[in-house]
Amino acid sequence: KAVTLIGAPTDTGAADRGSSMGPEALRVAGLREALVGRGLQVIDRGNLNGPGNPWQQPVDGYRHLAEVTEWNQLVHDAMYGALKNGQLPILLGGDHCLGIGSISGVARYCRERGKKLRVFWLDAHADFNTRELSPSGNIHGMPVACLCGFGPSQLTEMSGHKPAIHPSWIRQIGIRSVDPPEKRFVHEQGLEVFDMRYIDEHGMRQTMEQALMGLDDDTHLHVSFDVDFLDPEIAPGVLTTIPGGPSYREAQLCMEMIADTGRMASLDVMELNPALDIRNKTALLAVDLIESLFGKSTLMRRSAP
Ligand code: DIR
Ligand code: MN
Ligand code: MN
Ligand code: MN
Repeated sequence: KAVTLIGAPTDTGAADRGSSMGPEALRVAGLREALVGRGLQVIDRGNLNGPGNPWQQPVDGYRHLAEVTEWNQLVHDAMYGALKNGQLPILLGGDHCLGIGSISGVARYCRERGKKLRVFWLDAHADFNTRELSPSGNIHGMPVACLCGFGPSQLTEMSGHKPAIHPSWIRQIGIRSVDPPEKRFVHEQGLEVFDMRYIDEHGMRQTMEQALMGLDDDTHLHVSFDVDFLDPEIAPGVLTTIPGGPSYREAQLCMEMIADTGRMASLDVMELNPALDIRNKTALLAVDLIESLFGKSTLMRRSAP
C-alpha cells in the first residue's frame, strides 16, 4: 500500500503564525525516509496551494473563515482523492482547523464504501468550541465541533453530509485544556474523552485498550495527531504548549498500540510550529512517533496482542 504525503502549509486557523512551516520541517526531519525504512512506498505530492494569512481579527466570531474554508476544501479533496486511489494519506499541517477538511474527506469515503469510521483525536485540547463558546475565534479550536455539525455551514457540510461524523465515533486522548463553556458542551454531546487524569489513573495501556475497543474489519481508523498532545518538555515546537502531557514512553506506547490494530488508514500530523522549536527536535520526535504508528518496534513481535 502506498502512503501519500499531503502538505498543507497554513496557520490561518490559529492565533499566531508558524505552523504553516510544519510540512517542510517534517520533510527536513526525514519523514519520507523513515516511512521508506518501514517498507512503504511513499508519494510526496508536495504542498497544497491555498490563500495566505491575512492576519485579521475575528469577524462574527471566526478568524479568517474564508481562508480556512478554502484550505479545508483543498484538504478534503486531497484526502478523499488519495483514499479513492487506494493510498493511505498523511496530512502534514498546518494548524488543526484542517482536521475539518481532512476528516470530512475521510468520512465521505467511508460513507461511500459502507465502512465504519473511528477517529482518534490525540491532543491537549478538545477542539470542541463553537463561535458562541470560543474565547478566541480561532478555528483550530473548533474542528471537532464542526465535524459533529456545530459551526458555519461552509465547514459543517464539507463531507456532503451533516454532520460529517457522530460524536460516538471519536476517542480523544491526552486532553488537559478545555475552556469552561466548552467543557459543558463536551459533556452534553457525550464525547468519549480520555483526559490526562484518566491516563494518570489507568495508565496508557489500559487507556488505549479502552479507546481501541470495538474496532473490526470494517472500521477505518483515522488518527488526528496534534503535536501539542505531547508533553512540552519533549515537544516544545508547538504554539499552545500545555504542561502535563504524555511522556516519550507513553506516547510511544500509544502509537504502537494503534499500529498493532493494523487498521490505521489515514493520519493527520498537525500544529508543528518550527518557529518555536529547538533545532527541529519536535519534528524529529514526530517522525519517530510516526514510525511507531507504522509498526516500528524494538523487537520482532509475534502477533498483535
Ligand atoms: C482554545 C485553544 N481552546 C481556543 N485551542 C487550541 O482558542 O479554542 N489550541 N486548539 O491549540
Ligand atoms: Mn488540536
Ligand atoms: Mn492542541
Ligand atoms: Mn490547536
